[in-house]
Amino acid sequence: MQYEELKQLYDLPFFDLIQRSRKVHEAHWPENEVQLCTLLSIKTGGCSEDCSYCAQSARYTTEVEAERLMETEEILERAKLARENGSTRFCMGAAWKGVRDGTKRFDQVLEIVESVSELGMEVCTTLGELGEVEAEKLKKAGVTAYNHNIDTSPEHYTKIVSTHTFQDRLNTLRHVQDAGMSVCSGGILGLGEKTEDRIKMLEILSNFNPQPESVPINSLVPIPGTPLAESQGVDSFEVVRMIALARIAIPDAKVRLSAGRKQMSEELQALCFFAGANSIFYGDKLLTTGNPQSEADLNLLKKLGLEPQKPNPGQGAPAAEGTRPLEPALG
Ligand code: SAM
Ligand code: DTB
Ligand code: SF4
Repeated sequence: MQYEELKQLYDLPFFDLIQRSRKVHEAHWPENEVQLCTLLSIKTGGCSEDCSYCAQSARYTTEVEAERLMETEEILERAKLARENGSTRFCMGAAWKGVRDGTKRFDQVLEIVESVSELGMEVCTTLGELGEVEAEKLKKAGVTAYNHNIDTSPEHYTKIVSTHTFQDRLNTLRHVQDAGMSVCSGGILGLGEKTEDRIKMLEILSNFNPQPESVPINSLVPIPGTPLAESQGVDSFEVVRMIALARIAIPDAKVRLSAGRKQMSEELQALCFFAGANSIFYGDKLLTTGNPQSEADLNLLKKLGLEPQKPNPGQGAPAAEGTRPLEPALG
């Protein structure tokens, strides 16, 4: 969808917007299901990048200590536990600028992915920048989806990160698609951006071909010690509007209500599910910050008559339609 159309939708009276997104949601996701995804930080902290929201950047003094890459056995234990608890997707994150073929750590990651992928869950990784070869090897090892957020508009991105560019992010996403993995890409609300930046972000995501398979919508968790520590929270109705807009713009995507849920009331989360969110991170920790307790989440789903999504190990990457590629350069 194009900017003007998205902007008109965004500006509708609140109930008109969520009525529209609900219709799209019912047509594309009639099952009343919410996917439960478990996150694990397999390599925490000490990152060379300067993303101004992040607890793991080595440039800021935060409570997070740099750690080594976790051992395969320990990761496997955590993945099995996640599966037992009902997660159908296991997402492993590493605080790296990126990974490079031929390095010991990339070989270790491939070994980890091979082991985890035998458990029958969707396997997602988020390891920073990837080239063509790295993407192909991850796919071959069993990664089904790669998370790499564009986070905001290209214009606002330069105010948030200086150590890599928005175009670098798009290049990685292109490699992910070319290798046949699903793209998981979304953003953060609360980086001091304007509504226009948020809509621009969704415009770009909705014009990927194929569209992203999942779209995380994070609300900033302000981290003491980072430049965005004192950021104002995002208005609840604006979060719901963004969920609704994402549902309309990218109808087949899992719209994931991501970071920031711990600060949200049950009623706000219910409104987000109504507007089009159908996936959450599940388990008491995100990467370095807290998340609601699993029991509380299951309870909330039950109260709303929503079911955790059934396992879907065959999840592949959606095929591109037509010939229009994800634009490699910004237009
Ligand atoms: N290093 C990899 C990268 O940058 O793609 C993967 C990890 S990074 C932590 C994954 C995403 O988490 C970021 O792109 C951002 O959208 C989100 N995120 C990180 N810190 C956050 C925070 N404090 N609040 C909300 N979302 C955050
Ligand atoms: C995404 O969009 N959100 C998740 C996942 N992808 C990797 C990460 C949220 C991180 C929140 C801050 C933290 O826990 O450090
Ligand atoms: Fe954090 Fe990822 Fe940026 Fe590193 S690249 S500072 S882990 S968001």
